[in-house]
Amino acid sequence: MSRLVIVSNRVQIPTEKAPRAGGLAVALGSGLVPGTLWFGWSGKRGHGGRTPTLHEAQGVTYATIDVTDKEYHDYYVGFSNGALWPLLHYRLDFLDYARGQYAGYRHVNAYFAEALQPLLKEDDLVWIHDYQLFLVGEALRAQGARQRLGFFLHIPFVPPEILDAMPCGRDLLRGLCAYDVVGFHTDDHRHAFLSCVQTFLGVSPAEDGSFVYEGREVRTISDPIGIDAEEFANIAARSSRGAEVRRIRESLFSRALAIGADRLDYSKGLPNRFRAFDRLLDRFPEHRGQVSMLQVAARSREDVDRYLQLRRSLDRLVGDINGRYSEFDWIPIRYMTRALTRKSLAGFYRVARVGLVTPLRDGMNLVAKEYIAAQSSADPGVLILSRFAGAAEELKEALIVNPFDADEVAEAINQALTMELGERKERWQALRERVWAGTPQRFTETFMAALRP
Ligand code: ADQ
Repeated sequence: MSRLVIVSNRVQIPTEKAPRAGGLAVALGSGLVPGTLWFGWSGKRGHGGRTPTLHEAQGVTYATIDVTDKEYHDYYVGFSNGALWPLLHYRLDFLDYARGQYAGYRHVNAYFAEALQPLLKEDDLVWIHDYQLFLVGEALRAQGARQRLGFFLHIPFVPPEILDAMPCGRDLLRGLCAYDVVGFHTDDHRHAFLSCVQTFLGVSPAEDGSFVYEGREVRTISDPIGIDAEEFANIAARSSRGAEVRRIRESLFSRALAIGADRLDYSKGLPNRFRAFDRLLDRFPEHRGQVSMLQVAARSREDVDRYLQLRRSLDRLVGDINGRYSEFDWIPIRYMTRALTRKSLAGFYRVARVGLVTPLRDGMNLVAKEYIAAQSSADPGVLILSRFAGAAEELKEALIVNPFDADEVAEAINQALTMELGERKERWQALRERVWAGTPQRFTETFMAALRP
């Protein structure tokens, strides 16, 4: 059997203790089989480390490399998170492109390929992940790699009119054609990619989404990522008997809880979510003093200016809403800007009557699936889900909302808070089936099946 080689920007070594909020690490970490090689950046910046450092854990080999300060600023802070991330989340107003940073991105992608190449065996299946590494496949091919190479994008892809704004958009598209298989969470993202390929590279994809570019066949697939729902449900059930959940229950005095958990990122629509909660309290005053919102926003990418600006504006917004509605014994929004452990998060989801997952754009959004997995069958909560999250393609029985419409979201929260137990159970049962079916193993196997020769 061929060996699986995973390549991602950050490698999640199981010995790392601190809780980390990030979908890719969580999802890939639980789908790993012994024998796999996982290659990527160590998270360290320095001069050394040009040859990979190897770690072994539970039969998996982790190979990590360091990057220099300048490389980090150009490829990661600059091009990946300052240009690609906003572009692929439809935020052209935040697109911050600089040629020098793109050169740095190309350079680091080539460096990843150079450092990986000596570790590869002839029949390895190489699976490269996400937008920081679009061009690793092309660089591997330039070095003569003949292995099957696959790429998976964890965030949305955009239609041609949006990609056109990126000065190196065509370059990136050509780079993606070096892969044998390119995967997306949803058909929407895949079709957007195919539409770009058609518009900018002049190729006509076949009915099944494959196409030939410069003599190479490229297949495209939709492969929605999932979670280990059974494990998450067990964590939630255990956690609900623990001290932290007892404390949160006591602090609520039988009031309802609505929960949001996200990286502190502008794609997650946190200002819109807070404004919707404001609308709820304004338009449905019967909920004042009866419901609290807990927003756990894990600080993220703090060396990108936009993220600091977002944090400051959220501080102000929460202060404003709480100032207007708080009573001496109740505040509407409890707001934390740090990561919780998975155990606490799972327990808190289970306590919450409403799960608020309202990104403005999201590749998939695993919080939506975790919230469903954490509910008790006897008294399940209600998921409110943005139609612009990839998860909305699967989780149709959630209350699907347009996060740009504060009134619509406020109405959905009101509907969730007043929903009869029978309807809550019905919706949750249907969602449960979908979430349980999409395991990380299924995600990996589907991709591997497409990648195998
Ligand atoms: P992310 O943008 O990081 O992932 P998401 O899919 O929601 O988004 O995953 C976040 C993960 O971090 C979840 O497992 C969640 O529990 C955890 N998390 C979030 N906030 C937390 C907090 N405050 N404390 C602790 N843990 C927290 C990217 C894409 C997504 C895609 C994933 C996987 O943007 O669209 O679903 O990759 O492909």
